[in-house]
Amino acid sequence: MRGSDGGVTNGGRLAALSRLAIEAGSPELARVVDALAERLREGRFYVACVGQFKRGKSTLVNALVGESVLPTGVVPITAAVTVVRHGERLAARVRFGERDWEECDPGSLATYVSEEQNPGNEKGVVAVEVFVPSPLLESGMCLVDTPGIGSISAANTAATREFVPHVDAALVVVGADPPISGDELALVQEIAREVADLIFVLNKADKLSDAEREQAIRFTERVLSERLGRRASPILQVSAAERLARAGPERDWNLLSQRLDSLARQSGADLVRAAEERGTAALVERLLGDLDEQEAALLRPLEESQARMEVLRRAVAQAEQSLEELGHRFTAVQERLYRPFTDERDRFFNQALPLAQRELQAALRAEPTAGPALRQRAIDHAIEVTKRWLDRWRQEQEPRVEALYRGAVERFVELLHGFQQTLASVSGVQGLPGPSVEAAFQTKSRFHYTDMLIVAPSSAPSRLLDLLRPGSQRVRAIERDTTAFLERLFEVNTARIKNDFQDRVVESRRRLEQETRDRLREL
Ligand SMILES: Nc1nc2c(ncn2[C@@H]2O[C@H](COP(=O)(O)OP(=O)(O)OP(=O)(O)O)[C@@H](O)[C@H]2O)c(=O)[nH]1
Ligand SMILES: [Mg+2]
Repeated sequence: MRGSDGGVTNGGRLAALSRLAIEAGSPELARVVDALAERLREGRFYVACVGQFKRGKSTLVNALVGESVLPTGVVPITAAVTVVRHGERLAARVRFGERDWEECDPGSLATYVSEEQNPGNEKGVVAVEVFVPSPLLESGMCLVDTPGIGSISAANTAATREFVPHVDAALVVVGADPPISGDELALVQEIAREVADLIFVLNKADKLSDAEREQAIRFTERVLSERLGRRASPILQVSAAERLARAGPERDWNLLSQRLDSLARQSGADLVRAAEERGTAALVERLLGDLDEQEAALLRPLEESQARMEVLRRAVAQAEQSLEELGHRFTAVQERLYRPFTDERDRFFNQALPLAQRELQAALRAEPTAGPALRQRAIDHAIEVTKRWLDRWRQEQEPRVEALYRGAVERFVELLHGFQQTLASVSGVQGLPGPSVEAAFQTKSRFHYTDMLIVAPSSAPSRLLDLLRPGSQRVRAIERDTTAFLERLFEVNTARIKNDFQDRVVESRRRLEQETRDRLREL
């Protein structure tokens, strides 16, 4: 909708706002926007009757429209904001939650708006409107009865405070006992921030002596002026009860009627415009607030998953580093293991070799032949002797080696568990299930070594020389060569057994590390 000046009119702005609210998934906000648009279209403005409980606010509204349409009483009564507006005949409607308006009996309003029949607004009434054929309201002015503040019902105070943004002008009802409370002052101050037209009324004037009225009015005027920073006079003295009963003196009732009349005639249009501006701005802000919340709600899971990714990334980096440290520890364990076995191999080599050599020499001496065939016989003897000694040593060492190996693997797994615990202490990362000792033992614990490695005994020149040498020299040469051959066999094969052991330790470590890495990668 475009206004004559080419700009978007306020009605158009509200229609757009309503559409946006629907698109943003806020039907409740759209409903508030529509209600504002409707009341502005009809030129209605709200004069709210506010004040502490039991000031006679409901009675005052009744007196102003000349009919007892609102429930009143000696106990806190009004529990829901009630708009009294012009209608051709007396009627009422009520709205619950997000439901549509429902017609109701104007004589049964207490069912919806009274503290007794709807305590703390447990029925979920969100709006009540009473249509009254009162000339005062023909201009579009609506008198709004609000729940009294400061009573034991916090819900009542909250309902009134929630209505403050919709107030276009206010009838502030004060009394004499107390003249004005701290809660009332705070509420009036809040309303005065947005609203220029405040009418102050001292009700129940009939109950007070002249002196009491004077005192109460002086006090209230002073306190209000100080607080609001503007004149809070005159304070009109009335008796709503007398007025309703059409009894008693006039007091300031005519002045009050005139104030309201002139508000309706002179300021009505301004109030509607101001309500439009204020309402539109407030609703735009609310929609933006809703959108911000929705955006935050959308971004939250993203932020959370980013934060979790970051935790995981750090955990994995830390794990990689720990894994490297774990590697160093594994190496230390390995070194400690190798040493005793290397020592054992050296011990065996040093002790067994001379004995084996002696056995070989004895066997050679027992040989009937001293001819060139002796060399092959001697080689066979050397192989046989070495094999016997190595087999014996291997069998002897087997249980010991196995115990050492198991010890090493257990230590590996122990280190690994420590590593897993470090990882689990990083928040957001589940404990990493790691390989067990059994898994690590998948590597064979027994000697792979079974067959002896036979190194090449001697070269062809030795055999040729055997043919040329005289018998005794030949025997000595063969003995010397095969003793050396025996030593070589010892050396090569004990080294192989040692390496076999070391290989198995390395293999089980590799397996553990690999499995750990794979699991880390799965994170
Ligand atoms: N004497 C006297 N009594 C009044 C006057 N106005 C109201 N009352 C009585 O004061 C009591 C409270 O009146 P209500 O109109 O219910 O007061 P209220 O401010 O609407 O009360 P809440 O809705 O509970 O905040 C009722 O018993 C009224 O009859 C008045 O001008 N003079
Ligand atoms: Mg009331």
